Amino acid sequence: MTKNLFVICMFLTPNVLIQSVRETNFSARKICSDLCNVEIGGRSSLHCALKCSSDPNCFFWAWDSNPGLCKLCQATDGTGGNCGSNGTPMLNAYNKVVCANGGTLDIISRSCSCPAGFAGNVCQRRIYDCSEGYQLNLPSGVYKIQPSLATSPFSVYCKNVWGGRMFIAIRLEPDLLFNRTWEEYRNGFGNVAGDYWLGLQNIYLLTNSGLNYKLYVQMKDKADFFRQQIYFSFKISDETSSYRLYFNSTEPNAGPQRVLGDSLSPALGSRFSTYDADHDGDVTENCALRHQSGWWFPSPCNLTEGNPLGRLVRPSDEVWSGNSEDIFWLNDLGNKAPYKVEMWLVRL
Ligand SMILES: [Ca+2]
Repeated sequence: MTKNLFVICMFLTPNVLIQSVRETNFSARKICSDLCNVEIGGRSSLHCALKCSSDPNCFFWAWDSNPGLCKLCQATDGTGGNCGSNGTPMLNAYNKVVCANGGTLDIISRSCSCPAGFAGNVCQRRIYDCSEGYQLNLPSGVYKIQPSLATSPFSVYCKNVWGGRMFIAIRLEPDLLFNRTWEEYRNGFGNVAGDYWLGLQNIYLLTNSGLNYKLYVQMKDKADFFRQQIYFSFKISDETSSYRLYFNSTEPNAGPQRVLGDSLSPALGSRFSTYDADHDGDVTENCALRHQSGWWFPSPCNLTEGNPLGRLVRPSDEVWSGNSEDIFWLNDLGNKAPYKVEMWLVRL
């Protein structure tokens, strides 16, 4: 077995190697193929494996130590000299292609079928984002994703409709409080299976990994009627510049009755602030303290047009009291108080 592990190792990049050694089964399998080149006088199983490695037409190899036969096989077509009289596979062969993380090899297509949430030609990595999960036809749910800039995966809720929605904020119930510290906003809080904030560091990793995203801001009224606004090429800077807000343009989603309106543009280029980390440009006031939330606040605080992470108060008459601590979105909800707020990213 030790030798087999070593043989497999020769073909794999370091990442694949680590996953494979831990999680895949390297045992030989019986195949049935006449598409094998036989080399007489081979030196060892390792030598045979290396031959297969360097031959793009070789996908399985078999080694017979006595009398020293190395078979380099192209496919397992189910016919030919390595089948028994009733078609039984006879040749004890090793796969060149190794699927990591529990992926299974389709010996006809020579490709790996990956478990949900894994991707790559040998299942060697997590999905980059929910849009990739959508492309792979995964069902909605909590997934561990790993954008290319991230050194480890993190969990997110993916709703796999309309290109794959990757939620950065979900507020369906008033229970989860959003007036949190800088550390909590940086790392994320709540429950990814329910209401939560994904975390600024994760949003930074997602929006700086070479993929282009649009941000959706959705608000629902008491009757669950939704309105949406889209921000194109949304991204934020890293923590050294307090996760500054950037986007290229904005427009409402769907028909005129669904228009939420733009209440974020005054904050374009602003740093993120929390009550314990005042990064807004207003030297006379702490905007996050005034609004009891974390957000990208413009300067001065009076220019703030939206406070989507403020208190979710849900007045029965749906009228916003004008309290600066509550959720509001002036354009175009006016003095209406939203009952639910969700924000998600979709690849452009
Ligand atoms: Ca301030």
